[in-house]
Amino acid sequence: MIDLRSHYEAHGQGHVFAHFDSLSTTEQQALLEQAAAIDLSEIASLYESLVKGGGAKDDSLLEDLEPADYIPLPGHREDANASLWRDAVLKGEAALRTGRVAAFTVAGGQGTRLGFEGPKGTYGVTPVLNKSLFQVFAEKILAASKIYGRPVPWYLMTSVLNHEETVSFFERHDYFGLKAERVHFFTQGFMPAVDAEGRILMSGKGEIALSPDGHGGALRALVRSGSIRQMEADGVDILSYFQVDNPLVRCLDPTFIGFHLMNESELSSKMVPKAYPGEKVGVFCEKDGKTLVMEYSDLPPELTNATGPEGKLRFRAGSIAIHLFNRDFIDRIGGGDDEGARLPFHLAHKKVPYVDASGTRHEPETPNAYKFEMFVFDALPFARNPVVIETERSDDFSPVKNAEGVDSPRTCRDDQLRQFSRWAQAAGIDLRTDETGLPPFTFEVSPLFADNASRFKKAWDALPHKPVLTDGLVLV
Ligand code: UD2
Repeated sequence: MIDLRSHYEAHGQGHVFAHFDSLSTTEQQALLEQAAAIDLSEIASLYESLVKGGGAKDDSLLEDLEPADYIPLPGHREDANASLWRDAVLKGEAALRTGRVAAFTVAGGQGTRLGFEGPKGTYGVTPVLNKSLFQVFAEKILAASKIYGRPVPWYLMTSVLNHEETVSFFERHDYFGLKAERVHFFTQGFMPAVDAEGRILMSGKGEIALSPDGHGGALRALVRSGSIRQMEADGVDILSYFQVDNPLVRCLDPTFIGFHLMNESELSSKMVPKAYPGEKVGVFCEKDGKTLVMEYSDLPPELTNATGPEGKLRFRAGSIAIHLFNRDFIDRIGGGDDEGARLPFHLAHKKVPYVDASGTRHEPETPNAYKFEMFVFDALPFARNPVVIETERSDDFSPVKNAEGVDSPRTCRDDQLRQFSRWAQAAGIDLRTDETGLPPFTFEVSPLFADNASRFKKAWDALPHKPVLTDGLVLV
């Protein structure tokens, strides 16, 4: 203990223990555990390079930056190859039937923009039943398990902020019909927030202000938690990655899996053409023969707005944070054995309430703290044969991020209604929608009834007594 305190003092972080003697034994123990898990040299060097270096963006990254190519959807580009897409779906379905694919949700974030206190996955999103994001994913995974005849394991990454609440939510809901032993939770790593002088902030007298280390922390957390070994034991070698905020996602998309396998890729990603230049999604780029994602905030306006010969955005391949990772690739990057393949940290400037050395609590009104986060897409340049495929936004992406306006509960609910309506119309049901595809009333299709247009038609045709599509109808 003395060693740890003097170690902190030697690093100019002795204030972390300023109130140590006034803490209870349990609180002292908890603080020691937090402190022991922090790599002070890493914090010091991140502070030097990212904060003191002015958070300087590496401009050389922008030199010779080109838009990345992608596999276009049939009919979307002259070179699109429909037969390749037909082959991909068969290959992906075969992989799902052998049980080698698991679902993976990153759910360690804070969801501050939504203004919702609990874990974001517990937020209700569906039009009639207001099912939670977690329930929607669980039912999609359950549906895939039935379709392909193999129970699909589900890995969920939580964080110090929400682990217990997340697990107890699943327990309370009986894992939404999934087998508990097939749902694997693990927590991601954390990083302390520092002030402008690089001093670690305290959220209480005996508590360091910790925050999750970014979704890029998933790779090392998957290794550290033993999840990778569990996958190996279960015969899983591909992980289907998606974010907790997007209920439209196809959690286990055979076509995507097929392309990943056909290209012997270690990391594949989905793209949609950006809806407008300023849309807050990263962009797939290429530099020195490597594929990478440039986060929207790092792409300068002249590149964000640049157009090509047909007047289309030049950098238009938006990243919607849907990926497939090979297990071996995660092991290599997340295990940290490959020194040359470490994910960099990015800097976030945020408001973090804190307690100072005199014990006074401060609620800052302007950003006072620096947080360090890794981004999972920074693994792309290290991957062999990365593949980017195009997907229909309306069938894969409608995130809930903001309380109102774009990417809000309202837009997401409407996008679900449009999808259900398209399926109903394709099945021959007489349903009039407005010019945006919205039906005149609210209804809901459970993923257990159908999770795409052709399965909807099959399930609908098989109904002995067809219900009238009216307000509040739920098809289960
Ligand atoms: C992310 C992407 C953006 C685009 C968009 C699509 C980044 C930096 N940007 O933007 O390019 O693809 O999504 O919707 O990722 N999470 C954790 N642990 C953490 C931090 C985040 O699990 O420490 C999870 C979080 O729970 C959520 C996801 O990662 O599921 C995305 O996090 P975000 O809301 O910070 O990402 P966002 O919307 O800025």
